[in-house]
Amino acid sequence: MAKEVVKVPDIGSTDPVDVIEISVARGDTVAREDIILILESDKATVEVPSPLAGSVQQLLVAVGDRVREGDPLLELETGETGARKQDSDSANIDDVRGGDVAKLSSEEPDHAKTDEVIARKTAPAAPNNNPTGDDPQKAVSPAAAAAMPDQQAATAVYAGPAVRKLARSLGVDLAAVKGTGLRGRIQHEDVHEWARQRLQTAGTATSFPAASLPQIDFSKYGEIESVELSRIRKVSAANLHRSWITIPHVTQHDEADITDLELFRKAENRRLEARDIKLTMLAFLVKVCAVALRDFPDFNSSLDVDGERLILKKYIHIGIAVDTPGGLVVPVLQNADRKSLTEIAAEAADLAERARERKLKPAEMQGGTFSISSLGGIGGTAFTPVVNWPEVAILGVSRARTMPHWDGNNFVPRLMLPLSLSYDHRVIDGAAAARFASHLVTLLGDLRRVLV
Ligand code: CAO
Repeated sequence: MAKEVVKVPDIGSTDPVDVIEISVARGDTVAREDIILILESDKATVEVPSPLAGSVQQLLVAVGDRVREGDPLLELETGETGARKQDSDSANIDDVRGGDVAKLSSEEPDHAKTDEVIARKTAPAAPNNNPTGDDPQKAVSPAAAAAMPDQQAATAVYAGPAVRKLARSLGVDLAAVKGTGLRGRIQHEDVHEWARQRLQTAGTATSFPAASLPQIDFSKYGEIESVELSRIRKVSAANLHRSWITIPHVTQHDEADITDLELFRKAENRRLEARDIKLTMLAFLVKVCAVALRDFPDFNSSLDVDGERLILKKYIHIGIAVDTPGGLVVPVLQNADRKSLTEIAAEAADLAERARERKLKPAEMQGGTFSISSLGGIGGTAFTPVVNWPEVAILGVSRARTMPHWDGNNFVPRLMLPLSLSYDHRVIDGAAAARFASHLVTLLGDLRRVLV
């Protein structure tokens, strides 16, 4: 019997890394290469295997500690006389590296020993202030898990570090997820599927459970006709539903005084008539939105699916909701910030026309960074547009009306345009949305500001 201190092996960097999981507890017996804990840096997650077989005498770190290469992790009593002795500089490098630093990849390691070793109880790392006591994140082998009492085995978790990281970022308790991989190993898709199902049934946790939808025989109440939904309507229904259930929506309403803009638009249209160009209200909206998106980059972003990063786009591609006989279609006007008003007007008219004729190419409906839904030609005073995921905001526009405006001395008639800005509240704060909407109001109220 000998006592050995297991240290942090070469992890390919001298920077400190976090201990995010401890897979063993005092008294546990570990085989050589059993994973004993998981470290995480800004860039990667790495499983540290035991260099020796033995029994854990003492844990020398706790979850949340920061460690570097060579720091002691735990004390092992080994039965292996003459067992491969750990050297603080080089011991177990091969175990961790597998010949290179591939295991440091944040991708799921394709490594047989990981498959064989891991079956853990609880999933997300929890602070442990008692490193030498029983650790709730105790490791068990798959065989041991099978031998456990049902309740305990039911909580065993068999997943790699990348999947664990994904689960932490989504707030998913891996103990509740059923793995579909080899020997029940939890895959990325299992975590996503679990999260998706939870979102769908989120209402059931409240005192008013979401009812499942029963089939209703409407013909019992009168004559009916069953019409197959168009392909466009089925696709947009699925997209709208996904956005509605996954994005916390808030809509900010505002009004822009477009009296001067409308005078300018009409005058310009008279001038452009000979060239067969019509400046629509939509063209002005695209233009001012492009300027506002440049000034407020968060509105021109997407939230990474892990929920850990915001992807800011350096291009401004604006989707235009078009009402077609087949249903809603959203062609994308690319690089709107680099185009003149007349170019935008001509392109928007062409996209809308081809959308109605079902002549758009798939690429013309992709890559949008922000959308505009204008119902101004139809009517209404305000509405709640649904954010067009993966975008984070959409501008709804209703019908402009002449309204009495108090100028300090008198009521004067002004043409007011209602704006409804829906946004993803995970990315955009209410104050930022109010500023963005107010910026649009300023730009529409005085087009000279577009030049600034
Ligand atoms: N206030 C008052 N009048 C308006 C207006 C507004 N906000 N917007 C447009 N109009 C007027 C136009 O000036 C035009 O009148 P004139 O012919 O006299 O100039 C008339 O209404 C028709 O405009 P339009 O709506 O057809 O044209 P547009 O360029 O303004 O919009 C498009 C084009 C593609 C946005 C529009 O045709 C469309 O399809 N809108 C529906 C979008 C939709 O379905 N949204 C819901 C999606 S779910 O969130």
